[in-house]
Order: sequence, then C-alpha cells, then structure tokens
Amino acid sequence: MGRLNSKTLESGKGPAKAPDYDRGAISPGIVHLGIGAFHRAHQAVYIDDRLGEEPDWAIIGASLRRGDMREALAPQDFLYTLAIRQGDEISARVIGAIVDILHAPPGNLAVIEAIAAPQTRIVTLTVTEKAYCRNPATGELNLDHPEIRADLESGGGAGSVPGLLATALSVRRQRGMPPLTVLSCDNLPDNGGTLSRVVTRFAEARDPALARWIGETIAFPSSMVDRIVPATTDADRAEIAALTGYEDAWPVVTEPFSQWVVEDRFVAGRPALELAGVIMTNDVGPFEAMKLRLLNGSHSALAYLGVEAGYETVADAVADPVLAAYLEAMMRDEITPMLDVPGVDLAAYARALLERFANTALKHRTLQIAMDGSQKIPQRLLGTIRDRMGEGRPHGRLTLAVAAWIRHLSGERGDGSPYAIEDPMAEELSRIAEMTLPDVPAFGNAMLDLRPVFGDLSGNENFRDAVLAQLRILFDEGAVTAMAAVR
Ligand code: CS2
Repeated sequence: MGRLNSKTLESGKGPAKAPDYDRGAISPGIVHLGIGAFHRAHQAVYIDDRLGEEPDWAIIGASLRRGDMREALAPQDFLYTLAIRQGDEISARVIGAIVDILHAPPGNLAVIEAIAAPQTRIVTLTVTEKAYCRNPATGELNLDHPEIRADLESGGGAGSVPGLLATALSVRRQRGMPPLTVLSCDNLPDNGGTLSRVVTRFAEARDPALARWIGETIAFPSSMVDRIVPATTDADRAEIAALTGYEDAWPVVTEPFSQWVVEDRFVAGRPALELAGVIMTNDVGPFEAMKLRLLNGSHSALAYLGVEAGYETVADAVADPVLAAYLEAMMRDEITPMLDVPGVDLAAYARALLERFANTALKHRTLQIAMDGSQKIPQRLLGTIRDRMGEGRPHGRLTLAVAAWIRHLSGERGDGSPYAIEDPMAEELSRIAEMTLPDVPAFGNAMLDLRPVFGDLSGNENFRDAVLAQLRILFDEGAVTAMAAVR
C-alpha cells in the first residue's frame, strides 16, 4: 500500500475527496502555532475550503514541543486525511492547506522568522491553556513561570508562547514591517484579550517601547472554536488506510459538527472566512461563555466523574443513564439560566451536545479530557458557580464536578487502580495528595487553598463546605451514588 502524498492524489484513486485547488499555486499567509489534531480538523479545514478562491492564505504550522508531526507529514507533502465519523458512517477528505511544519527548539528561530516574513498577515494559535503561562484564576502572565524566566534571560530565541510572540513582533518592529493579527483559537475566556495581556506583559518586562508598539499596532481578536477531535489511534490509522487505499502516518478523526465564531478585527486582511461557514461578529463573549461552560464544563464533569465510575470514553460515560441525567440537569438548571446568547436556542444547543457526546464512533478518552484540570476548571466550572452564588442560586451539580476534579487528583479510582495525573501543576498536586491522604478533609482543604485555581473562592466558607461534603460522598460511596443523589 502506497503512502499518501501529492503523487498518490494525482492518481485520483480511492474514496477520499482531494483538494479542489492546485496546490502548486497556493502560498502561505498564516503561521499557526500548535499543529495538533484539533487545528488540523478545524481551522485548516475552513482554510482548505477557501484556497481555491484565495490561494495566498495557506498555513505554515509550527510545533513548539514535539517534532513528530513534522516527521509524520513531511514525507506526505504535509497532506493528511480528515475522517468524519458519526455512528457507523464515515467519510474521508484530504486536506492540503498546510504547506510546511516547522520544529525548531529550543529558541524557535525558524518560527520567529516565519512570523516576521512579509507574507505573514495572521498568526493563529491552538497551544492549549497551559501554554499561555497565565495565572488561571486571574488570566495575568505568571512572571515566575520557569519558561517565562528563561525567555526573559535569553538574548535570542524563545521557548514559551508569550516570549516567542513578543520576540517575533519585536523583529517585525525593528524591520519596520506592517502590523499583523494574532488570533487565539484556544478554549479560554476572552482568549484574544488574555493573549494580548500575556504577550504585552512579557514585552513590557523586556522593553516598554515594544509593549507600547504592540498595544498600538497589533490586533488580538477573540474567537470561539468547537469541534470534538480525539487523539488519533493506531486503530484509526488502520481503518482509514482500509477505507482510502493509502497509508497516512497521522490522519485526524472528528465529528460532523464544527463551529468557529471570530471577532472581526483584523489589521492586515483575512480570508473571507464567512464564505466557509465561520460566524464573524463584533462580540464573541456570549458564544465563548456558552461553549466553555456548556460543552467544556460538561466535558470536564464527565471526565472526572466518568474516570471514577470506570468509563474509558465519553460515549461510554453518557450511555450510563445516571451520568446522562446528571449532565442534562446540570446544563438545564445550573448553566443555561446564566447564559444569554443572541439568536441561539440554548436548550437545543444543550440537547445537541448530549447527542454529540453519545457519538460511539469517537473514542474520546475521559483521561484525555481530564488532563490539565488546574488550567481548565476556573473558566469551565468556577465562573458559573460564582455567578450563581452572586444571585443566591443553588449549584450542587457544578460543585460535585469540582469535587470530582479534586477526587481525581488522588491518582486512584475507588477500586484502587491508579492513573497518572497530567497537569502543569502535577508535582504540587501529587505532593498534596501524598501528604494528606487518607485524611479526606485535609486533602480537600489543601486543594481548595490553591489560589491560582480557586482565586477568591478559596476564602469562601460556603463553597468550601459544599465541595468537602461532595468529596466525602465521592470517596465513601463513589461517583454514581454522588450523581444520583445530588440536587
Ligand atoms: C475537551 C476539548 O480536552 C478537552 O478538554 O473539552 O478539547 C473539547 O473536545 C473541544 O473544546 C471541543 O470543541
């Protein structure tokens, strides 16, 4: 069986739809940081849809951490297969929007040059929450972050995302180049504002004049992104090869649903994304809150409670009627009433989410979603809890989800089987677990003291008591009992 590349495509065989434009005629206009599965199943597809009409917006990808994506895709001329799966249905399409992938640690000089190149007009990011090096509770740059400290001391390149962007922008400034747009596509509230703050703060620490120039010339619009894209498995690779008739080292598997809402504030042009189905708007905030709190909030609840209840994937977890009823009630009674999104039927949105979660073709692992909880819990769960407390309304199900995160940090299911805690704060979290357990209240209290996660809620006695009560039930009686009992 041959490998996917430009030649295989020319042969025109196989059931995968090929790009409908001449790849030889496209050129890059976007540099994307974080070229993982999500970007390749989301933004790259919208761009792929536009390249026939607007050939100068192809993407140069950059991997800041790992070199394996470049290794997998370079022999394929950066082509890859996108498989869309729903239940027993599968369709495949080859995406050609990525024309190069850079991997240049430790200083990322090649990435900095790509951002500084004259044809680059937009930089986009899917680097995940932790790469913003922010204090999760406040959204401000953590100047004590080891990568930030290292970058501030380094004279040349940069390893952190805020450092890399500030350095690349400073190169553009020195060379007298026109401004560009930096578009965050990560699951953070006010992601554009957050990115602008961490980059500007980094620049300020290095050169206040640079920080001022960034503030005056660079646009950081916000965007809401949504598509469920589990990590690709070897089984996916084999199935896609059997379907398409060629080998692809790193295809992506996703669901039919896809959504992108972008704040229309670009300073150096943009592709006509609205013609590819993107919602362009002046205010992403309500969409962002809807998605982060309903989808990602449910996802995190489902991950921590699901792991504890012994479910390996999201679809397995929501097939449990107790879990499904808990999620449905949390969305309907606790989250939706705190949202207001013009033109969107939130009840229908929540119903559609439960259907998306139930897609058995996606093996979306609960442990994958459980990763990096310290960076996710504030915007996914705590924001709604704060809003409800402010109005004196109950929040038992959200509280249970927070307790389930803490329960998860013990590193062991109720039956004693262990799993690894993957989190940028893992060392501190595991040390707390080790020093306090089996004393559950001591364990819970020490976790609730983590101000970078809980902020003001650390000092709120009612919140603390409510979480500790749920934590006790989780340890003594397990996740299913806790979900069935919570009101
Ligand atoms: C998930 C998200 O891994 C996670 O934390 O909640 O990746 C989720 O699948 C996407 O945001 C869906 O758009």
